[in-house]
Amino acid sequence: MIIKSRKKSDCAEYEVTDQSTYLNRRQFIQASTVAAIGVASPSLFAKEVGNGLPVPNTISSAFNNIIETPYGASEKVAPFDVASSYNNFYEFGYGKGDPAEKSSLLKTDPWSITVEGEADITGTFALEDIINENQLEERIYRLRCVEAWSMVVPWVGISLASVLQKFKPNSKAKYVYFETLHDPNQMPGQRSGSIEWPYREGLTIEEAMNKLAFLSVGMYGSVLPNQNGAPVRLVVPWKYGFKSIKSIVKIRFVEKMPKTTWNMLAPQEYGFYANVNPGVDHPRWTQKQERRLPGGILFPNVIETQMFNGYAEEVSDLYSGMNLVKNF
Ligand SMILES: Nc1nc2c(c(=O)[nH]1)N[C@H]1C(S)=C(S)[C@@H](COP(=O)(O)O)O[C@H]1N2
Ligand SMILES: [Mo]
Repeated sequence: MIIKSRKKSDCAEYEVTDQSTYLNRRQFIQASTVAAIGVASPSLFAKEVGNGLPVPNTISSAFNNIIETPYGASEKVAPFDVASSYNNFYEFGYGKGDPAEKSSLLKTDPWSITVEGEADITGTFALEDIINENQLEERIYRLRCVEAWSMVVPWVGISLASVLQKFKPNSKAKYVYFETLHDPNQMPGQRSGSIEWPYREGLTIEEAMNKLAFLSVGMYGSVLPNQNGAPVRLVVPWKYGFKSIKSIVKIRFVEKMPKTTWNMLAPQEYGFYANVNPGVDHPRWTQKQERRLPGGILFPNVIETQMFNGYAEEVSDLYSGMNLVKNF
């Protein structure tokens, strides 16, 4: 839907310039040249509508004693229905409603994570052996998507640093690389070749060890809904949402900057760092404002975007002396 002659503050452009525009273009080309082979078939999964309730997981018993934290105590949290129905999770389709509709068959228990690379301890571990269930915290964080919408979510999880330190990364571990599950049987969006699956992300080791970096296993006091990245996803609140990789099955400590999904797809639009920065516009839209959800056409709820999504005090030291226009 394109409505002409709206005020700039109405953010009409956000409805037509999202991350998937690039992919839609590519997919159109593919679909028309290879007669739709490899394009996801939504009808297969359309009947499997999730009930919106979190799927049980072996660590779910730990949700009875979540440690409260001061993070985001003064924030207005988005309703659960919004946070669990307006999602980006391309493994289940490009539409905001696709993840909630098509992820109910994802099997999240048992779940294991393979840890590789530059660390003393490596191997494949059950999720419950990696996440200490007695240390689950609640942290209310702002999530700012690169598409210029945002919401406030109460995550449940554990600091990423506390998990990574257990594997004793060595001095060559300059970056940490993460991978999402790759299983087209469970993830219908992976039957399309537009993205080189699995979804990949990465952080510098210093970013990964920053106290704000969070490994989430839940939200709103319960286990993560599949559409939000069950059973375990990253939450990096000072970076654009695409860095917060979902349904993680691999962690690799590496020496060189890893290749990451959106940077591979469109390097001129999505950088490796992807720090929230109102001073550096996306080539197709401004990053100066954001649409804070929930909101609608009549009340778009547009607010100013803050440097590092408002977390400058905690993270700006990570980037001292770095040119953030070049390293966007
Ligand atoms: N594996 C995977 N992780 C992903 C994505 C994705 O498509 N696949 N989308 C990212 C984007 S663009 C955003 S904005 C957030 C959205 O998280 P939410 O749906 O829990 O709000 O997930 C991120 N993590
Ligand atoms: Mo995003």
